[in-house]
Amino acid sequence: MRKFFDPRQLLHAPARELHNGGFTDYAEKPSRAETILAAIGGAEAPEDRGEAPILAVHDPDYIAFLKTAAARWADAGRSGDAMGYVWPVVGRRPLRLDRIDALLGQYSFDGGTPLTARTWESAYWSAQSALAATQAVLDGERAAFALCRPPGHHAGADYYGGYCHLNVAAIAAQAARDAGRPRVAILDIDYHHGNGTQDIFWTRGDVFYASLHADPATDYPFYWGHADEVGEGEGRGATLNLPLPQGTMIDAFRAAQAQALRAIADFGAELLVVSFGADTYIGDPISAFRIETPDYALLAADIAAAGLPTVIVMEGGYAVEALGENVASLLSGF
Ligand code: SP5
Ligand code: ZN
Repeated sequence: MRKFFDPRQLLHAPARELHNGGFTDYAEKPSRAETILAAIGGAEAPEDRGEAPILAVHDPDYIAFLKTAAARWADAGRSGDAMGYVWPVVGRRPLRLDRIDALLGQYSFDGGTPLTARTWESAYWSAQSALAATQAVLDGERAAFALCRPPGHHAGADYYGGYCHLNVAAIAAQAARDAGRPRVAILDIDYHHGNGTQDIFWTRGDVFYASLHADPATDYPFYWGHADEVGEGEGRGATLNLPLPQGTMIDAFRAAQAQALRAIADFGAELLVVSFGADTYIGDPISAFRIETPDYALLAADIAAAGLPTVIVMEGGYAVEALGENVASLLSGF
């Protein structure tokens, strides 16, 4: 299988994140990508396909903000990583905001995702890796893997959060649409609900979004991922949420994935993007499912049996000591 990664994806390295009322080490750290690379035997560098495929998903004002946020933070006299601490509760208003603190709140939905001077560069190359894997599949590969880091599924068209800045799964799906594939599906098997991906395609009938995740009643991102969220307008019925209880093991997870794959087949998808998070692993430090390393090969075999050209993009997974083996297990199942 072809695999893609650019070393510039390592540059984003925030020091800390806000969690449970205090600061902890940033869980989405560069060593995640290094351990995956070592376990899968390296990866190809992606070509640079420019900003157009990113702007096909994200708003230009948001992209301009991401590029300049760290500099504006420094200009305001601050040191360290840029972090929001004020959010517009009533909704994002059409104000012309200049203050960096207001911009951070306007363009984010959580306080656990600091921006650094290198964030844009890493996020850009994470998206390029997703685009390279997509192109490989469009060119005829049965499946390809993008070692995306930073991850993407919490990022919306104009906001970041959940360690995500650019929605790499959405960028891949949109690139496939723009290359002429009329119906694309995204299967999200990260532990967390992909609220950004859901939001981006919420009113669209051409991209199906199916997600297995921890119940938002108990887990981040809390506000999204309930079973009654099904899309709206032309997108009604093109979103499928399958929340699962903490403690879920492989049999129940695999059954839920089979349900999602049946829905994707009924939708008539011609290309599949898999948002793969290994934070479903039993040893994950921030999650509570009980998937074990060999189980990922079973999940992958079920996905492969669907027979769709498949782009796999990396999302979460924070048990760094097991992360490489978990990804290698998944890829072996294809
Ligand atoms: C892509 C993805 O899996 N994002 C998950 C974001 C979850 N953020 C909220 C949970 C934060 C837990 N932080 C623990 C830090 C330990 N050092
Ligand atoms: Zn996750």
